[in-house]
Amino acid sequence: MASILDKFRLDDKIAWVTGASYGLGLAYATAFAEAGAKIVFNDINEELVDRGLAEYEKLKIDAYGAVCDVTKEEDVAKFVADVREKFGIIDILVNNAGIIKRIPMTEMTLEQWNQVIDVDLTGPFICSKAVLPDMIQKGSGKIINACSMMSELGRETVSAYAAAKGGLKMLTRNICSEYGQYNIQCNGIGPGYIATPQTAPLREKQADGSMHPFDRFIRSKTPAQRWGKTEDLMGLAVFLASPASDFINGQVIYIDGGILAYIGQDPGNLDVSKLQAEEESDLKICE
Ligand code: NAP
Ligand code: GCO
Repeated sequence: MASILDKFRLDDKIAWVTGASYGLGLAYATAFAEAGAKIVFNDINEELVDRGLAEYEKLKIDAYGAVCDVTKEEDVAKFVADVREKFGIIDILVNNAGIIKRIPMTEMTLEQWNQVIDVDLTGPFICSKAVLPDMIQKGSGKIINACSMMSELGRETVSAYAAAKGGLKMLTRNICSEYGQYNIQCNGIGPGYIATPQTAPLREKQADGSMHPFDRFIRSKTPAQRWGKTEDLMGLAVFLASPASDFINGQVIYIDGGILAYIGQDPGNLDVSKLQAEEESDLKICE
């Protein structure tokens, strides 16, 4: 009898992770490669693609990378056509590329709003639309969307990002609804607060060496009392990309250390010195 672990294998699959030169995208792609997938990725410019290729080479992953702006249909069409010609059709798409602008809504320009919506919501629409026809023809496919705590919660200064991530949750459900009949599963990963360059400004030490107020705040809202590490998300990514999740569709699975389940505690009650000592080195790995 085959092992249940075979259900988590991605052998002979082509996995496309958008914006995967570093951060969570690199972690997802690394996990997929370990499970047997061929990795293809894009990023916004040559410098980032080269940075990503160097990272994958260090990890002994034979990845294909190219410049492709997920907000540009012509870029995406070319990327998918080039991958199809070189390796075959894309089996797994992770809509990971994303940006955030932390600006009070009353001060945010329409251009800034549109930039965030274009990358974080329209980009996943464009990329999903580009891979679905091949998935339909093949009779299988996996689309995984990078959702967020902001798919469920708001906070000051992230109006465009929250609107985009909330919309991405519903796009996830709609792709499930429209294409589930073709054995295509579309689910979301909802990370909590993870230590990557995107959240680095929220963790920077103060001038006097003390913890960033937001760092203390988010630890008081997280039962685990720590930031997530990119490696924390790798298992869920492989699960959602693999046959093990073939009957899960339209779900956003939150991997947040318990944030969404917890009202939080007084930040003043945290043993900051203990927390800082425990994680100084850990978080360095994720930058
Ligand atoms: P990140 O560090 O900002 O990386 C995002 C990647 O996407 C970067 O390489 C970025 O390039 C690229 N990108 C931006 N715009 C693009 C475009 N138009 N076309 C192609 N690539 C583009 O983000 P992350 O922290 O790894 O997070 C990855 C995803 O997870 C994002 O969607 C984010 O919203 C989401 N997420 C993150 C967290 C967290 O705590 N870190 C939590 C929940 C959800 P540049 O370097 O030029 O921007
Ligand atoms: C912020 C953070 C968050 C995280 C993530 C949480 O400014 O609040 O950047 O948005 O990136 O999305 O799940």
